[in-house]
Amino acid sequence: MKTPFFPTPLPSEITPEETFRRRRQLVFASFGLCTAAATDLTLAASSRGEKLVDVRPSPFSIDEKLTPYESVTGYGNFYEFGPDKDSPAKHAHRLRTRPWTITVDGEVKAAKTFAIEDVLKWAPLEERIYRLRCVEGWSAVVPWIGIPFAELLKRIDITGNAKFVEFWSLADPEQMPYVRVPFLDWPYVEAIRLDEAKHPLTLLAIGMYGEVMPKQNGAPIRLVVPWKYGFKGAKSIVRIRFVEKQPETVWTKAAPDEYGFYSNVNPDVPHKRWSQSHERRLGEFFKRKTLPFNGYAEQVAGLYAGMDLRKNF
Ligand SMILES: Nc1nc2c(c(=O)[nH]1)N[C@H]1C(S)=C(S)[C@@H](COP(=O)(O)O)O[C@H]1N2
Ligand SMILES: [Mo]
Repeated sequence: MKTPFFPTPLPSEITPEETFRRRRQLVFASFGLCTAAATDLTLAASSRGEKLVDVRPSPFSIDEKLTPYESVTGYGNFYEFGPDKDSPAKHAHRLRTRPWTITVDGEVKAAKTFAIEDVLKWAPLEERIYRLRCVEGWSAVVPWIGIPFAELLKRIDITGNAKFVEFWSLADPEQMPYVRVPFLDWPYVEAIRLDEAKHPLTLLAIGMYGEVMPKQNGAPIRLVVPWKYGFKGAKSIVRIRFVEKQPETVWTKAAPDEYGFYSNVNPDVPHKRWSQSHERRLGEFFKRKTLPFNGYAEQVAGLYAGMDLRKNF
């Protein structure tokens, strides 16, 4: 599906968080009637979630300054809740995360449906401090808490045909108002290769900053593949499907010339409409250089040996 309207980052969208907040306050201040909305948002952003216990540190964590919690929860993309960077923080409270199940099907010997409570018991939970690089040019350092994807494979028998894995986000118009607006071909489905999914860095994240996952960041469970652009990390997953052929994804359907299937972070391959050479950490002013594979080249470059990464962007 080709779309006349879909989200593109304006340069103004990648200003530091502080500027963004101040600007928003000014906007609210100039419309007295909106003060209540501004207060709601502040409350939503400042009420913290339930603490997660028995979380162990991981050798995969990077040693970089964490992006403030307020930035990671207050600025982001979750288009099911609206097109703006603060739409998720404003509207994701409508998401109901219990009861919640995840169906695993496709190229499996027997499909299974897991209750989220059971998935949480697949622990050991690990804290993984990873870089997150949005394709739009902003980035963050986030202390995710999650379960390696490989833990799922211990609990399901896949067939010999399974080569790719799809991650389906919930698409319920009652909870997610923008699912009624067809600027993306809902549900939000992203996919990676099976060997990428099995890579030890690939995480099913159920929390961040020591707490259960905030709704705007993809509660109760979302994917994190740190060497790929952020959009590969589908939020609020309800279905995981193993498939034989490389599938279409929500973004390859929206704009195949702009979003490739692989979408590995690559400073040398510009997006069709902007450079990918630099990024701005949320909350910081100066840009920094984007690293190949988002800094994870040593661990993951081998997955792509012999592939032309300009063609397979
Ligand atoms: N279901 C769903 N998942 C999604 C998105 C979305 O709009 N819907 N946005 C993606 C994009 S573009 C990015 S950059 C990351 C942002 O994750 P964060 O909000 O936790 O930083 O979520 C990704 N996962
Ligand atoms: Mo993104």
